[in-house]
Amino acid sequence: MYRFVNSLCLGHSLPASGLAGALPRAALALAVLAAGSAAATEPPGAREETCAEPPQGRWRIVGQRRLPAEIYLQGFEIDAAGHWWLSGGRYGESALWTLSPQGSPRRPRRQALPEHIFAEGLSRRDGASWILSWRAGELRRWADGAPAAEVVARYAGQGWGLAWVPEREAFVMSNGGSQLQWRAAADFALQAQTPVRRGRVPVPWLNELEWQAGALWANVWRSDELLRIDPDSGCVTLVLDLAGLWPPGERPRRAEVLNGVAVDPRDDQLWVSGKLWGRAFALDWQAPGQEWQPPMRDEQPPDQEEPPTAEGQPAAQDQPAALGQESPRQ
Ligand SMILES: [Ca+2]
Repeated sequence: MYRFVNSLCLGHSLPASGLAGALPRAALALAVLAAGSAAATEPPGAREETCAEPPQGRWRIVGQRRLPAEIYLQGFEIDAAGHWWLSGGRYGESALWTLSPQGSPRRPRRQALPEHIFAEGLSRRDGASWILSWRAGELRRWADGAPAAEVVARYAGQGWGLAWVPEREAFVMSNGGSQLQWRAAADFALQAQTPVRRGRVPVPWLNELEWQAGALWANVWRSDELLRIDPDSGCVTLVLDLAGLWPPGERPRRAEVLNGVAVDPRDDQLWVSGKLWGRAFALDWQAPGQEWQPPMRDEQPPDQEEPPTAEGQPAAQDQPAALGQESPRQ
C-alpha cells in the first residue's frame, strides 16, 4: 500500500532537487519554501526514518454547535472574526457555507459552486476562501463579497485537505496519500513533500487539515482518529481517538465519517465535525502527563439560537447531544 501510494504521489511531483540529499528534511523544506524554487521531494533515505510511536491524547467535549445537516463536510475553518467557513462536497451539491459567529441569530449562507465540481478542502487567506476540487485539479479562490469563485491554479492528482500556514507563507495540502504537499502562496506550485508516518508506518488517506501552534491536525478518511503531525519530520506526535465522540447509534442515519477540523483563533478552541453530521463539537485535549489546558469551563448550553439551515429554508427540529461527554481513555 505504501509503495503504491507513495509512487502515486511522486508521480505528480517534479524531479528532486540536487539540494535534497545534502540537507536535513526540515532545513530542506524551509530552504525550498524560502527560495520559492522548483519542487523538491523528500531526501533519499527519508522513507527509512522511524518516528516514535505516538501517544494517545485525552479529550473532552466542552461545547457544540448545530450546522446545516446537508453539508457533506470537506473543509472547515474559523476566521479571526469568528465566522465559520465550510466547504461541502458532492457533484451538483458542492457549496461554500458561511456561518456567523456562534450565538448569532443569522442563518447560514450557502453559495453554490459549479455542478461539475466536487468541492474538497478549504482554507482562508487574505479575505478569501481557497477551495480544492477532488478530481478536477482546480484550486478556486472565492473572495469575500464576490459573486463567484475563480479558478486560480491547477494541480496534478487529487485534492483532499488544505490549510494555510502563515508562519511559512505556504499552503499545505493532502491528496489522499500519505504525503503532505507544500504549495507556494503565489501560484500553488508544489515546493516540497513531507511523508507522514506513525511509528514506521506511512499514514495514507490524510484528509482535512488544520494548522495550530506549529503543528498540523489531520483527519484520516474512514477513521475516527484525529492525528497531530510534526510538519518537519512528518511524524504523528499525538492521536486523539474520537470513536466515542458521537456514537453511531445516536447520529442521524445518513451521517458519514468524521471529517472537518478547525481552530478558533480567538480562543484556540479545537472544533471537529463530520460529513452530514449537522453539528460540530468543541474539544479540549491534552497529551499524556499534561494538565487540562484550558481548565474545564462551565457547561455551555447548546447553540440552539443558531438556525441550522440555509437562508430561506425552515429550521430543522433537531436536539443536540448531551454535553460533558469525556473520552473513554480517561
Ligand atoms: Ca481545517
